[in-house]
Amino acid sequence: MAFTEKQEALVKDSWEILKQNILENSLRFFTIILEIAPAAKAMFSFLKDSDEIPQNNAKLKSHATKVFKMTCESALQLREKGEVIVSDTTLKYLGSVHVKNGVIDLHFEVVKEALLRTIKEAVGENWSEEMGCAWGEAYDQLAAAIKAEMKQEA
Ligand code: HEM
Ligand code: ISQ
Repeated sequence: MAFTEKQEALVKDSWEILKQNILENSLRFFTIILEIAPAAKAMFSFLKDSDEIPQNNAKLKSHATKVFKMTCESALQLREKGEVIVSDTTLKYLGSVHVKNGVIDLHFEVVKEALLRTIKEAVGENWSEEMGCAWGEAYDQLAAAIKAEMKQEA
């Protein structure tokens, strides 16, 4: 199904809201990931040695921000080109980072759920099912590209 201008706008507009409070939303994103999959904690270098999620960790914030931004970028590409294209170098790098850290396909569902819940909480009354579907589709296509690269790597 074609990705519409409306869907792209839903993603963009909610990202504008989300980024106003990016530190808090990054922490929330991460907290939900660990609520769903506590074992994921061991995979992240910035968590390994702490009992709690560090409240002001630059890496956590920048990585989480990248996940949101890359998903937004995917929404734009889906609308413009009908597919998600990640630059070769970025894809190779992300493929290897995720393989190296022991990420498996199933984890992508966890991150998706956490991403959608973070956005839902962040936008409050502006949330709609349609908004969730738009983010979900952009995420799925991005995840498919990373997963395919991970299979090449493995
Ligand atoms: C690292 C994006 C899915 C676990 C990263 C980084 C980015 C990223 C940008 C930082 C790389 C760097 O600069 O060093 C994404 C995107 C995803 C995705 C866009 C989905 C579309 C996942 C999933 C997991 C995961 C499903 C598993 C729970 C990790 C881990 C690291 C990482 C363990 C290394 C963090 C560290 O210790 O530095 N990811 N990721 N990612 N990601 Fe993901
Ligand atoms: C890396 N990959 C996927 C999700 C993430 C969430 C928070 C911080 C880093 C991440």
